[in-house]
Amino acid sequence: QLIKGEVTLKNVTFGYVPGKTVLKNINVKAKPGQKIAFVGSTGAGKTTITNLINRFYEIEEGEILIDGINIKNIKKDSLRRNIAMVLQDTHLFSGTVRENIRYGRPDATDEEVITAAKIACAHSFIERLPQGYDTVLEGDGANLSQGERQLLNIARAAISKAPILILDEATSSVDTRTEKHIERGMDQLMKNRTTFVIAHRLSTVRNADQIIVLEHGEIIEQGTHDELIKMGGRYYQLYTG
Ligand code: DUT
Ligand code: MG
Repeated sequence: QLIKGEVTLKNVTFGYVPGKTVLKNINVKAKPGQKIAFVGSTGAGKTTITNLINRFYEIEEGEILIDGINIKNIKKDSLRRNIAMVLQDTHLFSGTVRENIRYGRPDATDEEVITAAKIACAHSFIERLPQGYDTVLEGDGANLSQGERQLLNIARAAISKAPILILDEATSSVDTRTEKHIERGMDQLMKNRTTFVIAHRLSTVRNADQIIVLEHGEIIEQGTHDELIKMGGRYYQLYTG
């Protein structure tokens, strides 16, 4: 079992197909509990980095370490248990709302399920469903809105004890009011977890311990919000629009 959640990327270079490099020489060191934000234009490689941390793809050059262990030497089911993620396209299965939330934590009590749903601002809409937490979701949550599906994925991350969290446009389908409402829950979710966050709205990444600016697969700037603003480079441009 991994417990600290230190994540290191060392000289990572990657392409999905031979001859087309998508990430070039990426170096990142996330200390346990830190919040790391990736920003940059569409196609810059943000999601690709998280795909590699998840080991959805194998890297050929460089290495990724979790608590000092090369992820190639970590069993996939152990990785799955230790990395929680909320992505833009949601993953739900046909089963009840309750089963979907406690996926990965089958031991979770009903109370824990409700607490997680409250953190995710999902409790009130779940209660309005015909059978509440026992409502059966059709394939991939077809009877829910896209935003509601994201809230269930957030609840699932909240109930998980994974020390590493990946948020890739985690609230992109949620309306502005709910997004405002869920901010406290997201802070609670990230607390004590090493978090990699990708968000188009830069206000949500402002308080990150490190902001990493990617362009065409390369890190062009790296620092805190204040440092990057002072630098007056690409982040400053993105931030001031
Ligand atoms: N790419 C592929 N195959 C894939 C996924 C992506 O070739 O399965 C390419 C497309 C793009 C580059 O990799 O040129 C980086 O894509 P990524 O999804 O990492 O970009 P992003 O920074 O996450 O962009 P967005 O803000 O649009 O999500
Ligand atoms: Mg992406």
